[in-house]
This record gives sequence, C-alpha cells and structure tokens, in this order.
Amino acid sequence: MKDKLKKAGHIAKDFIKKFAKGTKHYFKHNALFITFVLTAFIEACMLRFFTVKNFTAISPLFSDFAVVLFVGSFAYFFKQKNRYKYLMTWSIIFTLVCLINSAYYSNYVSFTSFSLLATSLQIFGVGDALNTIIEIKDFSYILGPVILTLVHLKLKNTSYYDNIKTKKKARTTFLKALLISAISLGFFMSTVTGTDISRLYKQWNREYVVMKFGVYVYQANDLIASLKPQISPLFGYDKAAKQFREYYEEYPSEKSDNEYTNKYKGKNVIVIHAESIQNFLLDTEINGKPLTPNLKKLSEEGLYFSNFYAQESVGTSSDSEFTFNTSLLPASNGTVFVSYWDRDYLSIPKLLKQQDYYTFSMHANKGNFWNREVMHKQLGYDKFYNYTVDYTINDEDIIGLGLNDKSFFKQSTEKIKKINEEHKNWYGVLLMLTNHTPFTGVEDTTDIDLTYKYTKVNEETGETEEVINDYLKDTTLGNYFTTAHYADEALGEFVNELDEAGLLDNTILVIYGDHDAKIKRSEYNRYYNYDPETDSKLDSDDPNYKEFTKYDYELNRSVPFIIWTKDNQEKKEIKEVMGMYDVLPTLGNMLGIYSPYALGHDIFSIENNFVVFPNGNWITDKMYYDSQSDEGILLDDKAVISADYIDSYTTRAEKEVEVSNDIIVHDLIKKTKESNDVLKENKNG
Ligand code: GP9
Ligand code: MN
Repeated sequence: MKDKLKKAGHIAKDFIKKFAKGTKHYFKHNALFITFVLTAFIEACMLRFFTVKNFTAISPLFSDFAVVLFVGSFAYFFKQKNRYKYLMTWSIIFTLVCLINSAYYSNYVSFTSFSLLATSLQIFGVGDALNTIIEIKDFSYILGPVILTLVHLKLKNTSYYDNIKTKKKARTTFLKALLISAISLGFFMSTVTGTDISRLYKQWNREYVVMKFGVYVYQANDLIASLKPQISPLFGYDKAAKQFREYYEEYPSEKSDNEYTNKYKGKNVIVIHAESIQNFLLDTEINGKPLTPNLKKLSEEGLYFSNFYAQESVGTSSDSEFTFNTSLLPASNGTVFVSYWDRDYLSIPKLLKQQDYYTFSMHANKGNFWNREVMHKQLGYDKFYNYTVDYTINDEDIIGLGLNDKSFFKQSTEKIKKINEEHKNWYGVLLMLTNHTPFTGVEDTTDIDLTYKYTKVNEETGETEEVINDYLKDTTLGNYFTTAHYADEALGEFVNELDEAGLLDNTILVIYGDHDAKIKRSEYNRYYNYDPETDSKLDSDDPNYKEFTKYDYELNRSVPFIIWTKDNQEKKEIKEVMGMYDVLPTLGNMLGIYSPYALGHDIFSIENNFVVFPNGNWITDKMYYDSQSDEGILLDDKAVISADYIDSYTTRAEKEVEVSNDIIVHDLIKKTKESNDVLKENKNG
C-alpha cells in the first residue's frame, strides 16, 4: 500500500514537472502569440471596466478570450518571421475597437457602429474639439501594441526567430490554440439564452450585447448589421410586410376626437427646432435670475408638455426632425437622412400640402449637412432655405457651423413676411444652431454671469466679505448655459420681430428641444453637489451629497415641447409622459391632419402613454425601464408594477423599434400603398 502511494506520488510529481517544463517551453517558444492574446484580452476587459462596468462577468470573458485566441491562432499559418506582422495588425485593430468604443461611450453612453462611417463626416463636422472626445484613459489601450513591439524587439536579440518550427509543429500549435478557443467558446455558449441570441441578431440593444458577448463579437456583429441596409431590402420583405400588417392590426393608429380636434385648422404654423435645449434649463436660475426667461414665459403662456422626450439615435438633429415629422422612430442602423432618404414617408408637410399649405424649412448651416437638401424635399417641404444660398453671411455673424441664431432669425423674419404675402396658409420649420456642442462663440455677445456669489464672515478679520467662485468656467455645462442663454435671447427677439410684423396673429408657434446636450453625468454630479466653501464637489459621504444617478441623467434628458398662440388662450402644463413621435398625432389633430402609420399617440386621447427609445429603453408615467441592463425605476411611489407590466411593455418596445425599422428599410409605406392601390384597382376593374 505504502509502495503504491509512493508510486502514485512519483507519477504526480513527474506529471507536474513535465507540465511545468512543457508550459515553460510553450511560453518560451510562443511568447509573441501569448503576449498578443493577453494584451488583446485585457484591453477588452478594460473597455468593459471603463464603460458598462461588468468586467468580471463570466460570459464576456470567455467570449473575448475565444475570439482573440481564434484570431491569434492563424498566426501559425505564417512563417515565423511574418507572425509578428500578422499579430501586430490584429493588435492594432483590437486596440482601435477598444479605444474608439471607449471614447464613444464617454461621449454618447453607447457603443459605436460601422453604420456611422456613412455619417461620420457629419458627426465629426459638428465642432467637437478632439480633447473633449478622447480622454487620457483611452490611451491606455495603446499599451497592447506597445508591449507587443517591446516583446518583439526583445525576442529579436535572442534565437527566438531562428528557431524555425516545422510546418507540422506549427500546425499542432495552431490546433492546440484552436482547441482552447473552442473550449472557451463552449463555456460561453452554455451561458447564452434565446433572448441573448435575439438581441445579438437585432443589435440595437448595444450595451447589452457588449455586456454579454464582449466587445469583439459586438463589433464583428455590428459590421454585419451595418452591411445589412445595403443587402436587407433584398431579403426579408415578406416577413417585414407581415409583421407590419400585424402590428397595425394590434395597435391601429386611430384618428382622435377631442377638445383639440381641428382647433388650429387653417392657422399658419412656425415650428422652432431648438438645438440641444433641455427642459431643466427652464427651471434653472443663475444668481436668482432665470437662465432662459423667454422659453420659460412661452411655456407658461401656452400648452407646455413638461415630460417630453426626444427619441433620437445617432442621427441626432436629423433623427428628431424625422420623428417629429413622421411619428416613426429613427433607423436601427445608420440614419434615415443619409442612408434611407429615398423611401416614402408620410410627414406633416405632406399632409398639410393636401390642405394647400405652402411648406418650408430654414436653417443657417450648409444645405448638404445631414443630407437635408435632399431629405427635406423628400419630407415634403416646398423649399429649404439654407445658409449656402439664401442667407447673407457676414464673417462676424458666424458661430460654430454657420450663422448665429440672432442673425438667422432676423433674416428669416424677412423671408416669412414675403411668404405670408404670397401664400394664404403656410407651415415653416426653423432649425436653430448656435446652442450646439462645443457651446462656445457667444461669450462676447451675451451678458450672463455664471459665477457663484455669496457672502461670508472672514474668521480672522471678523468682517463680511463677498466670495466669487467662477465654478462653471471652462466646463461644458457652463458653456452650455451660456449658449442656451444666448439662444433664448435670440428666441425672445424673434417672437418680438414676428409680432411687430403682424405674423403672430393667425399663427401657432411650436417649439421643441431636438435632443439633450450630451453632457457627461460627472458634470451634473459636480453641479448639483457643488460646495462653495471648498469650491469643489461635496464628498460622497457628506450627508448633503446626492448622487446624480444614471436614471436622474436619463430623466433629465427630457426636452421642452410647447404649443403657443399670441392670445394665450390655452395655458396648461401637460405632465403625462410624451415622446417626439407623439407630435404628429397630437399637433396633427389640432391642425386637422392624420397619419395611419403613426407610432405615437395624441396625448389628449390616450390614457396611459408609453414612449420607447431607439435602444429599446422605455418610459411610462409609472416607470423608466432600462432594457440594456434589464432593470428600471419607479416614477410613481404609489404604483404597483408587476412582472407582466414590464414584460408587455418590453415586448411592445421591441415591436415598435422593429416595425419602424422595417418601414424604413423596406419602404413599406410606399410598397403597401402600391399593393393597396393594386387591390383597389382590381376590385374596381
Ligand atoms: C446641423 C445641426 C446640428 O445642421 O442641425 O446637428 P446635430 O449635431 O445636433 O445633429
Ligand atoms: Mn441637434
């Protein structure tokens, strides 16, 4: 017995020795490959650490590991001396994936997409300084290729590269790596559910996909999804058309009949697309003075929808224009204005043209920005007045991307006067521009003082002294306050000019914030927890500290929506939750127009409204639900929420995002109209 134990002990010892030797040998002869795998793997973990914060979750670990191992293993198909080049190429690719996603996430709280390549000129043309896009932490990913280079240089001075493996040996090493990759994949697959697969397929729940599948699978899948717009109109039409029919059978867009029906039929309409204006600005006071007094006044004198959300995606301004006009959601990949401009959409201008309205849009940026020149025609505007051709540009009037709002409004008033003389009824949208990232350029023309002033007793002298802290200086939030104040002044001047020209007498004024200003949560946290005594943020364990949570942030993204008339006849705050896609049904009902394809609702006819965001998150008066992380918060303390409540809205949210995307990709409004016409013709003929 003793002997047997001794023998077993020897065998175990031998095995461990051999294993250690084998491992050492493996490491020695595959140092480059191992460095590549480890650095690319760690980069993926770091990305999740800096973004979605689930860097210890098991499934993305296996997934990331399997991917880098799989990709790296093909290095063994190359000659020893070329392996470095192969691994370096992939190391750079993986690093770029992590770096770009990390920077994108800091700015947009989402992950980037290849579909943005088509729109990248627009995205990077919007005046963001590079230093606001990339942060120091983003450079840490570069360590991957740097370490790989250092290891390569070190190995160059050894016999590593002389030690040429035979083809057979290389193939064995390749197969071993592939086997480990397959085992890792197997572990990963055992954690995957049907919902995960479906979310991967749909790809719009981006955070979730990264949290579950890791960043490399996400990006590879995104590449496929981004190519789909070119290919998918060719496939899946029948399924999309079927789902489209079923959706409208289940949730028909009905004509509403309420106290507002036709209330403003035949009135002229001025719509103001208020760039980056958020609701909280209306209640912000700086040193006791309202930051946006004109907007505040208009909101108090008209119908003010105070719980209103934009539903934009990567197409920002253009997405909001699209949703406002059509009551559809933005595209799941790419943007409608750039990638799907050639489809048929039923829009407010088109519907008003049936009532003989002259419809126009005005904007002081170049006409081709967001492909507006093309898309505005497609949306049914008779004319698009733009910076390139219709406005007089003095150099001193240029701020950011184009003409400043004050000059823009002044020149536009003259044009509207003319339009009013020539047309009985008209509908015009004016897109503002100055309050746009990076929120600079107005410092000399606006009189806002953002310093924090207070008095305190000097402990040494015993005298009272005034303290002035310039605490918002050089912060994006401070800059935003400044340009928002300027935009508000411009708006106030515009309303006065319109009034003086008699243009408000038969007109309704509609104002909407097109989306939030995309300012980082950390800035709000500092602002709302500012301690003037120390001139910095309160300590998080201070009893007065109140974290500005991710939900506070989401809810704070709400933008104003106002319908105002000069007679102030309709003064009311509507607190029910509402989205950009509810505009067509709500405003349309007042103007006597209606779209059978609207996904939104008339807020005056619906009882429990529901708003879905393009990433699948949703909000009701009772709760905000984050379908990225499958959790939410109650907005009404008294509400009792069941699992069914959440499930049914989550399913509905998915259906809305999908049907909207199908309409866009497969041009279903046109196609079904065509098939309806054919049916009608057949019936008649
Ligand atoms: C560009 C302006 C701003 O013309 O509408 O666009 P955004 O960057 O907000 O999408
Ligand atoms: Mn915008």
